[in-house]
Amino acid sequence: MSNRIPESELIINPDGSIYHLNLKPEHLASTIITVGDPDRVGKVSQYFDEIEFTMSKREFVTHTGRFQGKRMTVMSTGMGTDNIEIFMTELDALVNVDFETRFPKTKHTALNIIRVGTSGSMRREIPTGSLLASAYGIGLDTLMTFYQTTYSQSEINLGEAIQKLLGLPFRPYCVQGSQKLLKVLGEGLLIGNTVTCPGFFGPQGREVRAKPAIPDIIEKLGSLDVEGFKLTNFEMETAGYYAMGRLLGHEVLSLNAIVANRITHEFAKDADDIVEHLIQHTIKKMADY
Ligand code: R1P
Ligand code: URA
Repeated sequence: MSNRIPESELIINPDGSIYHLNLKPEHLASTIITVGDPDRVGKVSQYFDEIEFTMSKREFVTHTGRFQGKRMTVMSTGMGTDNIEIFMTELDALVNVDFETRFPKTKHTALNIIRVGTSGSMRREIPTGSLLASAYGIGLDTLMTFYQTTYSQSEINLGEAIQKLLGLPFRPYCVQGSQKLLKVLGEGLLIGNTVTCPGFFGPQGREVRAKPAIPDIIEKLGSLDVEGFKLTNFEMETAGYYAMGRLLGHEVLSLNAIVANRITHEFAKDADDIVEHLIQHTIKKMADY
């Protein structure tokens, strides 16, 4: 039998809400759309038939309501996999821990979690304006060093190939996203493999004033071909979502609005419209799911 989770480990606020997200279990739908930017939450919920609940704490803004009759929650996470670790752990606790007894529930609830985020392309043939679903996330951050995780042999092989290519002192973690959600949400989108970086500038090979340690990271990652497996785009959360989703038993898919092309050096003039297309694609597909 699992142990009671102490007050210091799972922190519940005096009003019964969870520490960082400030939510109670009844505030969550089982379909959760996530965005990085808190201002993007309203850009999703503007399409809801009704909004039943709103909350805002730190970078975590939540709106729960219905779209075409389907109950959905949209939440912002801020940037980076460290936020995703807090976000996923507290989201999971809201459905899989009994807040009265502090014991994990015996019946597991799996959530459908869909990231709607922006991203930069590392391939000439994937221009700005593309919408891309991530089959795999590849984490160049060290979050998963701190969790006991299992990977398939092919995920380990990919991680080793990327470690060698970049000369990193640790093995990047490669994790497959939800195949169930990919089948539904990937329809009409490009399918790619997303590199999750622990930063926007140096870790993605951008030089403003400080010099990146791997200045040719785009060319190196772009050259990877492991039995046809190629990398397509950069962002900052996908691999963290996929790894935490696997650990906690949730269906997670990351969708990317490509706003930058790192080969042609373009940044989309219509980035908001590209994100808008992705939002509409996502809520329409999930309304019928
Ligand atoms: C960087 O500009 C941010 O944009 C991308 C990156 O992952 C990072 O969070 O995603 P969002 O647009 O969802 O924030
Ligand atoms: N988000 C990123 O992390 N990188 C980009 O190039 C664009 C959006």
